[in-house]
Amino acid sequence: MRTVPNEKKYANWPAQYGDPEWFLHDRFGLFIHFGLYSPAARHEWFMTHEKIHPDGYRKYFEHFEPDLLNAKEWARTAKQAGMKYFVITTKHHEGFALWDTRLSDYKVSNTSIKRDLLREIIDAFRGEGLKVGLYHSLIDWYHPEFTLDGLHPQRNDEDFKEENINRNMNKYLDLLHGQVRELLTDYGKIDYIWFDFSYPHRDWGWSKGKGANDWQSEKLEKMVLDLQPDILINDRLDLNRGVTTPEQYQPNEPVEKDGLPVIWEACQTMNGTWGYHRDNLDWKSTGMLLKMLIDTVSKNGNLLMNVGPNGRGEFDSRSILRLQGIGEWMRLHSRSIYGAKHSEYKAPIDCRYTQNGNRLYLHIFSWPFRHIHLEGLDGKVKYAQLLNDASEVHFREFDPEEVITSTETKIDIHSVVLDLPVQKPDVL
Ligand code: JFZ
Repeated sequence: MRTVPNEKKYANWPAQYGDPEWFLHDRFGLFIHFGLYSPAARHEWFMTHEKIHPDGYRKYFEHFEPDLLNAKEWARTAKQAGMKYFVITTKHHEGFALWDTRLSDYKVSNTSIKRDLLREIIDAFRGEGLKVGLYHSLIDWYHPEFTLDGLHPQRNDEDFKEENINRNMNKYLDLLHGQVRELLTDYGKIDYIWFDFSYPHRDWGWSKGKGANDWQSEKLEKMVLDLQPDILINDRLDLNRGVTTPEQYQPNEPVEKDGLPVIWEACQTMNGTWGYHRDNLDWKSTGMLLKMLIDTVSKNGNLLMNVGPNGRGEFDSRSILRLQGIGEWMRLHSRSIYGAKHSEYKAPIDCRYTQNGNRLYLHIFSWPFRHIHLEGLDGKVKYAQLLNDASEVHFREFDPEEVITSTETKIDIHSVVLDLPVQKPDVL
């Protein structure tokens, strides 16, 4: 564990966790969901949705064959999109290990591919300079000692009660803690660990959801910090600390608690599911995904954007198209993302501000008719330009005396007026 504690700057950041400054600077990461659910191609939860028994699920293990998986290609794609870190599923709820674990046979090196894919992926992303994050599921629907609950692929309620009598969570905990130990010992420096997830407040009548006591979260957290003192941890261990991870929704303003900022990271899908889903056509546009990124940074958050590679181990064309579009935008605009954060100035309607030191970035989500008023900036703007081509934008201070709606009432708007080019730059 670290000897010099971090000073308390963030409400959800305990002194013994790693220094989060790189994370807050980098802002943008790639989430990768890849496992046996990828070839099934219909949602990473299909085991539960379709009530599939672990025995029935084994066919996906037997037919797992990601023959086109090229980790270097994945890493290049992420880097070109402007992502600075990534988080990969080492084990999702299905229980399958994407690395060559010594503690279970249910692992990638026992499939037809016979390789330690996790090692290839970590090496490749590190090689491109991205920070390494590992997603690890606390929940396990495959392990025979994991007590069944309401999220588990269901038999029926009566079977649950009977079966749980013979299940011993402590045996599962040996695997959980043991596998996390392997991951944090055998793969060099790990920058971020993303546990998933706790649900202690859910009550299904016949069974309680699981939380910190079930996972022995305190002990797990201590081991994580002993093995990787600089690591960042998310908040799903049910310990009320670590990176807050709102899922598929955006908070309305910067998140704060007890007068201190909260470190948070939005995780978002491109099409509503995390694992590859062939028939889901609910794709967000590239513009929408970029707006999410900007919106998140304008509220002091990070964005972890997901890709679900397909069963052959490739990012599908729809994901690649979006990542390329994001990359084109990032090439010209990443100055407004890296190291940027919330601005105290109030952005005009349909706009967002991000700020880095004395540079204020105005992101215009819908292009106005030529002029835009920026409140509270009079006397403060030295120079204005478009970011994509550094072309000067004219501005003038707005004189409140100009606006007199009646003889008595003055509208007291102190602002700057930007005169924008007629043509919107064709980058978003
Ligand atoms: C979890 C997983 O179940 C899902 O498959 C995916 O990996 C995602 C990133 O994380 O989903 C959750 C977890 C927690 C909540 C919602 C979905 N939650 O607390 O609201």
